[in-house]
Amino acid sequence: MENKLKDLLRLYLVMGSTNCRENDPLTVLDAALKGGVSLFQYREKGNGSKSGQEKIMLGQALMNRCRSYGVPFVVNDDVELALNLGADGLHIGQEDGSITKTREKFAGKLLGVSVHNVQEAEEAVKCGADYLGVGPMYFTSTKTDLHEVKGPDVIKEIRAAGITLPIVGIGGIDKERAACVVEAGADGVAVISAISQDPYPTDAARELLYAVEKVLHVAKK
Ligand code: TZP
Ligand code: MG
Repeated sequence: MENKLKDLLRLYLVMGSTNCRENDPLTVLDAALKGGVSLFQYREKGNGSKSGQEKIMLGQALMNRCRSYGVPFVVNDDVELALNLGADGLHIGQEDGSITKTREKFAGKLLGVSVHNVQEAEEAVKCGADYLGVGPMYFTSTKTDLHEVKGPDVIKEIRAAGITLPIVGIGGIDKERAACVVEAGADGVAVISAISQDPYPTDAARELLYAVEKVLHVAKK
């Protein structure tokens, strides 16, 4: 299971309607899936984000698109939405309540937790997280309430502490920086803008995946 999950984390697209400029999120997702996105997180946040029925409808449509590519669909924060949609999992941060209680609600499903240091990583492992999102790797303006940027070294520290759980790095990652994140011990990269803001999301995804797989020695030409 852990190995399969490590593969799914190679290229993790995180996205909501506010990340897609003038483009329709479904079109962006479809293009990104064609380029090799291996896991998707619906993160509907920020100014002008959808709520209520609109959020549900977009979530449903994005989930259906993921299903047609056999790519798991994870919801950010919103426990109700994830349960109502029948999503494949949930991703929570440090401010999103008890990890243990959330774990119970998502038995048998994916649970990802955002962590920023070894202590938070150890706690998330203890509480039953399936994978860790570690960041921000680099400065990014995509997230407004950004934690201190520590770079890929924090992943090295987490691995040095003996944590073997699947890890994805997040924050300011592009195709040039992806290699450093994986070399530090991540199983893959999570990106928002490097795909959703690129005019060619298929190519952007393909190039990111290639950069990750090159370090993992599994790259296909
Ligand atoms: N968590 C830490 S940084 C970040 C999140 C959700 C934003 C990542 O966005 P981008 O555009 O890939 O830097
Ligand atoms: Mg959160």
